[in-house]
Amino acid sequence: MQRMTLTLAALVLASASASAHAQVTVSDAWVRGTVPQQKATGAFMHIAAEQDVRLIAGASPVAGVVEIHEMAMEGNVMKMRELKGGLPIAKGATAELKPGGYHVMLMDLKQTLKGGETVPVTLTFEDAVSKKTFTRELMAPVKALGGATSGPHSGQHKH
Ligand SMILES: [Cu+2]
Repeated sequence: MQRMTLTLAALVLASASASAHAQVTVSDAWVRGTVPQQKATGAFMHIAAEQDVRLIAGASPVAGVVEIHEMAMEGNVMKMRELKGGLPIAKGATAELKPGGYHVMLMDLKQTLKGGETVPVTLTFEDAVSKKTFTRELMAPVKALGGATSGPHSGQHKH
């Protein structure tokens, strides 16, 4: 009976660690502030992966649509586009989501995002090996940088 209990405990531990999915660490998350009427902005962060994963989707209560985007040259023009297959992050690597590069696009915004606010974002990852998905919740502070329709004072408008 004692032996049976130990085996069960081991099984429970094994399944707990398999479902815990502590394979990614998200840090330095922030969202670019918006101006009234602006319908989209980007969320940026560092994602460190302990095994091969793929960032495949996102969600946020402030956005109707969330996509994973990349910036890419199309001819001489820098354009952003959705990464249809998600963003692969290799084991041991850290993906940098930053302005001008990969980003989580918050679209169909339901409100203006002001500096000092915090935006909840849920990221969905897929384990590249098991194909299982798991999510990470984060609270990303809003940095007011003048938004996309930046006026002449944006850049130097510091508090
Ligand atoms: Cu974008």
